[in-house]
Amino acid sequence: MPATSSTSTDEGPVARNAALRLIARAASGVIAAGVVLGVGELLSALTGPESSPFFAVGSTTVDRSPAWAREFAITTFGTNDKPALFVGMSVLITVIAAIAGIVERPSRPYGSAILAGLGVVGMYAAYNRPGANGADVLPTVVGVVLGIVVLRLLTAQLDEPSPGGDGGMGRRRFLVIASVAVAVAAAAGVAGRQMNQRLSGVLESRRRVKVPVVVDRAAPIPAGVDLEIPGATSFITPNPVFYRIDTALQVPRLTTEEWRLRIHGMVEREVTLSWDELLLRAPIERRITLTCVSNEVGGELAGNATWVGFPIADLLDEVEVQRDADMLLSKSVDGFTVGTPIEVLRDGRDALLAIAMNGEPLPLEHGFPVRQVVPGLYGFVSATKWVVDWELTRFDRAQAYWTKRGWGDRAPIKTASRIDVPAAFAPVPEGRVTIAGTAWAQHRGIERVEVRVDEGPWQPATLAPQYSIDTWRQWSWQWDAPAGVHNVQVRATDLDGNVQTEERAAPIPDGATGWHSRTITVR
Ligand SMILES: Nc1nc2c(c(=O)[nH]1)N[C@H]1C(S)=C(S)[C@@H](COP(=O)(O)O)O[C@H]1N2
Ligand SMILES: [Mo]
Repeated sequence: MPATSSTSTDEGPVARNAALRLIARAASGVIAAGVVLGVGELLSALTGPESSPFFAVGSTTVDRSPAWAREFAITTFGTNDKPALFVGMSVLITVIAAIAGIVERPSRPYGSAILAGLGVVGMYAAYNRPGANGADVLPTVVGVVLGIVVLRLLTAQLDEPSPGGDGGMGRRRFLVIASVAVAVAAAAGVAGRQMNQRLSGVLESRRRVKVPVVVDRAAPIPAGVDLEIPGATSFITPNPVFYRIDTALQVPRLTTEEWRLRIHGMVEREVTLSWDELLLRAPIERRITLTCVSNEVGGELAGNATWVGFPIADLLDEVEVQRDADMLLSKSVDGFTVGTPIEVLRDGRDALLAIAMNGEPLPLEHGFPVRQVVPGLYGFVSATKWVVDWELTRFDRAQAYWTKRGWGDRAPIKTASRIDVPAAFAPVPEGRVTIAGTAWAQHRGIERVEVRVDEGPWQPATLAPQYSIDTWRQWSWQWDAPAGVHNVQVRATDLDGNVQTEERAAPIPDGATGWHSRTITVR
């Protein structure tokens, strides 16, 4: 047939075009999978290394593989068993992704469905890692969504009917999108990897820390200090729910091995302490309630923990602070600064350079490996986390981070009280109702808490025993509640006799004031 000979001369370029197209489709899938993994890796720097889709699947494979498979891997690959696993996973993912690319069409998104399926595997793995939570699926979800977008964009270029029949425009656009996607995936993957390795190193360092055995322990918590009223704040705040306030966009990552505290400025003897050198000293254990100056009346920015640390006053004695110095300017590894009156640090209170919180090394967000805790001062003038530098100086020479931004330079914690129960907007039945909450006036102590309803006479609340003047104190009050909408107010008096003021003040510059009140509907 004459036709045969004519088509056979065209077969070369047509077949080459078809082959190129197939390769481009396969490449689209592989690039899209690269975007999923790269973006996932980068985002896992925020949610934790275990939430990286690639490593979550890898770890899950290791954990779930039967003993014989693990033995086989170890006998076959020896110490290279992990790289072998990663190579195996990469090959498998590449093959699946190439298939996804080949079958994807704008009107039949089968490839997208395959990517989504891989995403479900990644999400499942990330969600089931030990200690994982809902946020750990986010890197995979965002990665898969972006991967599907890239896959659809790329395949759309391949299927675009090309004017002039040469496919020039579509091809050029395909190459541009492909190169951008490859560059973004690679950059995200490398950056994410580096951040994750840093974080893994710090988590490893934290795991190695043993909270020292403390001779000078915190007094045990007597019965009744925690009234254990359902819905009310517990006396000790567990680490996972302890409020967190700082300027760090990314939690500073510092190992104990890297940590140093340089003490300099107006001192007779400059020193730089390493972690091991710090731990040569005798730590003490204390329970201290921290409060943020930004806490609004009735707010939640306060927490009480058991801290282990080294008395700051002893360290200041070691370096011999000059007489005219009046400020300890402490700096964290990310450059944040705090100015604390030396007088307060040396007046006998338990100002600590803390290394442990509620029985564990400091959580990363709360300052690992070393932070300050000073009873009685708001956090912004006392509680430097990730602290690495102490300069002894003067208030008329130096200004700390928040003071430069209009906040005060000395900020003792103001006497405050808060209603915890009944919860806001929760109607209560007529009759006996328990009103309860907490009150604090750190380093002065709480003497009295009073409650009043609808601006009637103040009634004394029942106080829990006072644990220490450095901790908050729980209170409760029984109310014979008549039906209707009522307003309940609370006020505290500290042991210096200061009655909490009714006058409303904003948090800036040195702490909010005013009485906390709650509207309660009684049915
Ligand atoms: N490095 C550093 N330390 C910091 C801060 C900060 O922004 N950076 N914020 C301070 C403030 S304002 C408060 S209230 C406490 C809060 O400590 P927490 O996050 O452990 O509760 O940390 C203090 N230490
Ligand atoms: Mo704060």
